[in-house]
This record gives sequence, C-alpha cells and structure tokens, in this order.
Amino acid sequence: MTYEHILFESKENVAWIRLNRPEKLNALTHELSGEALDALDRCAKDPEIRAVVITGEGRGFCAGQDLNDFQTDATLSVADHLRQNYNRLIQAIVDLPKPVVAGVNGVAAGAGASLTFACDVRIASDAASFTQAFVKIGLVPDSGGNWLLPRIVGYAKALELSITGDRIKADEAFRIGLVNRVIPADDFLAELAAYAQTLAMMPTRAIGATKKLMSDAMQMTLAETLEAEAVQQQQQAGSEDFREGVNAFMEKREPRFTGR
Ligand code: T3D
Repeated sequence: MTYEHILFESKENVAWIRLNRPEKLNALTHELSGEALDALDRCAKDPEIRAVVITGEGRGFCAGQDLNDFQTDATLSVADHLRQNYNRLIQAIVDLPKPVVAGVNGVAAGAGASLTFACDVRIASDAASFTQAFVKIGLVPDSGGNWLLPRIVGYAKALELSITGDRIKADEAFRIGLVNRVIPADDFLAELAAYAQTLAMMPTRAIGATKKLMSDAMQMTLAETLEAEAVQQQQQAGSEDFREGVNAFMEKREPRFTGR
C-alpha cells in the first residue's frame, strides 16, 4: 500500500508513523485510519522493527474524526465507521507485541486522544494538550476512551475530563499521570527519538509479553495472574535475550539484545 495521509519510515529498529494532514491538525479520515492500520501490520510482521512511534506532522498530534465527513455524508453509519476504522486501529496498537510510543507533539482531541491512550507510553512536547472533545459535539468518548483513560488516570479524573471536554496542557497531563514525560518543544523530536531507540534495544519479546500480561491482569484474579506469569516466564526463559541478559550480567558488560 502506498501512503498519502501518513508518513512511514523505519530506521535503526524504530518505525515512525507520522499522521500527515497538518492543515487539519491530522484529523482522522477513513483513508488515514486504513493507512495507519496497514503500517501497524507492517510493524507487527517485520522482526527488524522493535519499537514504534506514532506522532503528528505540524502543530497538532490528531484532532480526532474529521468533522467534515459528518457534513458531507449524512448516510454514514457512525457505528460501522467506528468498527471498521478506530476499533481496529486501537486494537492493533494494544495487541502489537512491541512497545508503541505516542509522541504527542501538539493537541490530541477526541479519537486522537484515544489513540494516545492506546499507546504504551505517552511522551509529550510542552506544546501538547489533550481534550476529550466528544462531549462538545454531543458524542460519547469512543475508540476505547472509556476503557483506557480510567486505567491511566483513575475513574474520577477520567470521568471529569470526559464530561467536561476540558482541554488540559502537557504539565497538567503529566501531573495526573496521563503523560510519562514532558519535553521542551525545541528538543522534542531528538529526545523522542532517543527514548524510542532505547526501547528498541531492549528485549522486545519480554516487552510484548509484559504488555499482554499487565493488560490481562486488569481483569484477572491474583491467582490467575500468578499462573499466567509462570507460564509466560517459562517462555521468556527460552529466549536468546534471556541468555544474553544473564551472560552479560555475569561477564559485567552491557547486554546486546536482539529481540529473539
Ligand atoms: O463516525 C465516527 O467515526 C464518530 C467518531 C468520532 C470520534 C471523534 O474523534 S469525535 C471528536 C472530533 N474532534 C473534535 O471535535 C475536535 C474539533 N477540533 C477542535 O476542537 C479544535 O480544532 C482543537 C481543540 C483540536 C484545536 O483547536 P485550535 O484552536 O488549536 O485549532 P483550530 O483553529 O480549531 O483548528 C485548526 C484547523 O484544523 C482549522 O481549519 P481552518 O479553519 O484553519 O481551515 C480546523 O477547522 C481544523 N480542524 C481541527 N479539528 C478538526 C478540523 N477539521 C476537521 N475535523 C476536525 N476534527
């Protein structure tokens, strides 16, 4: 597939997915969602890719659904649109057995905010902001916002943000635990790249398994979780990265993980 609404690049084991409709603050269209989904599939299949960054071109991260689509197509089934586009996109990010970093360069609104919530880490520029904009146009949060946001910031704050639609800046997002790090805008891309690079050099299989274990554990009992950890650890213990990690420790050197 050739891409018109995203930029896709893979270098030094990191894949970059850049939403690329800057004049619309990277608002989502059917085409953009399809391209992002295709890019995520490539990330899943390519063993050389060991970390993924999703970020936006221009001054916005993503302004959510392109509202022009509601005006131009009155027959659009919103439910089917969500099922075919955003639901698959969110699930693909969560299911990807590799770390996914949201590089939140600017405003993240509506489904654009949900997109960041689905990522494993949110690194924000100090120019970033978040708004659960849905309520401002008479909609409910979607794209997993009702499931993901309370798990990140807690129920009370998630509900408040969702029923007010208040736009919060990066420092407030950091204060409530919504973003993991805030970086001055001038240094943003360089530090984001360094962060992703560090993740890409980690034991990728262990990271993928941790994503799944921790997500599953949110709905499991302690006993179920202990058992799932035992099963998973058995698998990790057979990996090349485990052997390398132990050898490097014994030999008092830095490990060279390969993701195998
Ligand atoms: O069927 C389904 O899929 C339903 C699913 C819905 C999921 C959703 O995401 S619903 C929520 C949709 N998003 C919004 O309601 C957000 C709308 N945008 C805004 O509220 C504001 O633009 C922002 C808070 C995001 C940013 O404000 P600001 O002041 O920094 O920028 P701006 O001037 O409002 O926007 C800049 C341009 O982007 C502007 O275009 P112009 O006038 O320069 O030609 C604006 O119209 C355009 N833009 C921003 N957001 C959207 C958009 N164009 C289309 N759709 C947008 N969502």
